[in-house]
Amino acid sequence: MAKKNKIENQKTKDLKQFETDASGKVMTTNQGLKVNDTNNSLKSGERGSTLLEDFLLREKITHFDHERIPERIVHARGSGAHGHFELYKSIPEYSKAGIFNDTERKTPVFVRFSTVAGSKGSPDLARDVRGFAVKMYTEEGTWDLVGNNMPIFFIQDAMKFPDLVHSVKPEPHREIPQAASAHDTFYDFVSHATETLHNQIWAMSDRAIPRSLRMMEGFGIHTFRLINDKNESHFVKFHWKPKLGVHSVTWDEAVKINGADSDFHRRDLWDAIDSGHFPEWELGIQVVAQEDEHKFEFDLLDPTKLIPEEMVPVQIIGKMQLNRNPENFFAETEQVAFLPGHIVPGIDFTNDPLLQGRLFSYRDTQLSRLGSPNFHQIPINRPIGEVHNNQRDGHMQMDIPKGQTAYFPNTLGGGCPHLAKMAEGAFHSYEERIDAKKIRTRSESFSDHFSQPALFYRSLASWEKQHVTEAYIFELGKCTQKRIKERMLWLIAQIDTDLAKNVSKGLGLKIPKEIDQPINQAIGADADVKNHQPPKKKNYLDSDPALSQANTKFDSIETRQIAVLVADGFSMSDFSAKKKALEKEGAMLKLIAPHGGMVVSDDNTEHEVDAAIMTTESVLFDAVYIPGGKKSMQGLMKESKFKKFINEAFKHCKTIAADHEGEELLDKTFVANYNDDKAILINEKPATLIKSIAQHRNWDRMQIAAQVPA
Ligand code: HDD
Repeated sequence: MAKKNKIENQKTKDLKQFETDASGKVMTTNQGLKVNDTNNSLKSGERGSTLLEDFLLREKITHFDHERIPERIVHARGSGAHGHFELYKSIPEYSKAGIFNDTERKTPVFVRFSTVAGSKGSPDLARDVRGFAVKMYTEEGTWDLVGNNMPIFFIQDAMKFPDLVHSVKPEPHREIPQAASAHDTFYDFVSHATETLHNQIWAMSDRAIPRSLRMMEGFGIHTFRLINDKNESHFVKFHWKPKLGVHSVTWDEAVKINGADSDFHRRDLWDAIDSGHFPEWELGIQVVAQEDEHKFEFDLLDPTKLIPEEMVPVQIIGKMQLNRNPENFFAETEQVAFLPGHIVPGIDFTNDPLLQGRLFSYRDTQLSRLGSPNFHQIPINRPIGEVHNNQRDGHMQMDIPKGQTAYFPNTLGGGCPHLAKMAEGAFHSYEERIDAKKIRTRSESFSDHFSQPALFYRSLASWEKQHVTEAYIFELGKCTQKRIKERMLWLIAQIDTDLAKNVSKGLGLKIPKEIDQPINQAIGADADVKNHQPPKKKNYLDSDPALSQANTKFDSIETRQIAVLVADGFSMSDFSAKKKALEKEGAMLKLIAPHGGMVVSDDNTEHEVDAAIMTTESVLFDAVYIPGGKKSMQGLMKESKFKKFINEAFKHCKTIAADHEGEELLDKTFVANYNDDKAILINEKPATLIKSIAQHRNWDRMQIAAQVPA
């Protein structure tokens, strides 16, 4: 089959000039010298000492010695892909940006998804926020929208970012725990910085353990500005809405997936693109008129607040598709540098103090991570348009700027590069009127830290609330300090009393009437804590349906992984009917057998086994199907892991289907005790199976499933 993942765009064509391909080529040194031995160093005599003269050895080893660069200080673990963005409808009334006006364009993009806290090699299913960074190579310059999969952030001012990160990263004395927020230092910080509570409760929800990077939303988080050609400003929040809906795994699965396949998300993204199932997100905008800036109960500049979609609807304006895997992980995914400061005419910043600090941090970090102010010349980071200015030299200068002048103004270089006129599309910062005193403080309008966590919790379905409760019990249960847990319980009680009661039961602790140190004096010297932690709660909206995954899309089984449990003698007629229908909808069927190699169906045809039962786990699949066949059942029953496989699928509320004798295997598992379950399908039509898998999970089963000791 022709590789569908080789879709080209202007940027991938640009990258081609830097690609090298060794197929059919002779090995050389970095100087182009042909090499005939790369296994033996040059010695004085066969057993003799190695000679300093050996330039081949020195070149090879020196390069190896220096082939690592510092990992990202946060978001170190990530996966990327190429694709494009296209606009459905122009929005000239809001923005003059080319990508928001030209519906004919396909703007190349490179997207990198990431976890936040873990190191580069940490497992994908950590309970964590996911980074969602989009680099748009627009004709007017590169625009980076460096967001997350949650619409708000932990802190309100960039000044606190190092403290936040130091608290969640492994504790400094013993570098434990890796890629986990469940430890004392994080909750010590969170419980003393109540602005974190909103993002914190999102991180306790299913959003922090996505089923796939392709099944999560993305958010620009900050309020940005859109600027039209009359230089008028509108406030805007950016949303990415996945075509496949927002779906998650359970915590029990996450823990097990991390062991079974710690690259689960990376592999899933790669495989989907490789097989031509290109993930897509629609771009939505929430627009607020300049004059409405102060009409909300919260401050638009506060990045710990979202604008409920019930209050300002999301307008869908375009679509992004990821359709090409990188050629080389290091060159592209590792070296890509996202900077929130990369904007284009038609988009501008607001005074959000978190955004303002980010504008400094990202450029700065690339200097130590990529090692040179010329990091923009690395192929993945080059814009698609031409670059001309008087910045010169520096480590690893790749360009050869011609001419006598490197300053402005000049006459010797004909005045070039000359300044752009506004009519030519020059960038011009929005002329915001500012009349203020210089002051190191936080606005009183940022003070409400409890209303939105409460709105989020109220908006969840009961199964989502249960997951949040269990997440808090797990996370706080891992803390060793009673006073930190109690402080958290008190704070959770300010969000929702029932939630706090349920968490307190799990922790075996009482919710304190007052916390050990009154919150306003907890850290006496810190004016910030003093002034900005009032436990007041407003209720300006009962619930916002967009916040719950119960209201996402359930209309597709594309790329869903279906485990088909078979041994020799399985029923071909059962199997082929289901296979045809499921594959037509884009599902991926995998044959799991007692052994590797081939398995023979009851019509004597051979089928390649995708995984021997010993090499795979139930948690890697979305649903289980067992075709009939007497002999096949005998084969499956001999290997007890098949029963474990089914019990786990049952525990994780997945669809389980069986035809004819397949039911006999189910009878040997916990499934046998529960006839009345809408996602246990015996001898059902393929259409019923498809509908059930599209529901993602049968959460009605949750209470029963919790009793399964799998
Ligand atoms: Fe950040 C990386 C997202 C606040 C400082 N951040 C980074 C990445 C994402 C985000 C997705 C990975 C980009 C990639 O894939 O290369 N960060 C966010 C969001 C924030 C946020 C959505 C709040 C709304 N970040 C934030 C603050 C600071 C930083 C307030 C510093 C003051 N972030 C960084 C960084 C990183 C980074 C240290 C590490 C690697 C990099 O920048 O390139 O500069």
